[in-house]
Amino acid sequence: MTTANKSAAKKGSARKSTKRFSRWMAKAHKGLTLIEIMIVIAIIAMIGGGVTFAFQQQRRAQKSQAMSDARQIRSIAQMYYNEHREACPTIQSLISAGEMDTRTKTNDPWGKPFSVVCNGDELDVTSNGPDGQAGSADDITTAAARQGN
Ligand SMILES: [Ca+2]
Repeated sequence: MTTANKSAAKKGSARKSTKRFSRWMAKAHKGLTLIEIMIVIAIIAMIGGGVTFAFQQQRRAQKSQAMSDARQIRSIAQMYYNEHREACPTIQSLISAGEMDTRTKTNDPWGKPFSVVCNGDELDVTSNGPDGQAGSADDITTAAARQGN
């Protein structure tokens, strides 16, 4: 083989590899395939579902905790009210009278204080619920549980 032939063969090989490289580059820059996009969407949906589930579980646990704390306060307040029969007790008056210690939670899980409501001989403890507004659907009260018994 002459030098000119060798050079031509080299050029041909170089052209082939350049073509192969440019084809590979074109494929790489084409973007994502439909399956890749679907996998990404599925992963995002799974993460979103997990976050939503965790949020609902936390909310349910907070409501359960609020009801448990409200029942504990109601029990203390009812005993105090039955003994003293004065004005409707408040959280502050129960603390002042030494009926509630510092371990009793006086605030609901959303940071707002519970309130005591007297209805004749019975009294109930209420929380304004997650929205912090009194009289809305998410309010938590011991009245429903008491009337159910
Ligand atoms: Ca509310």
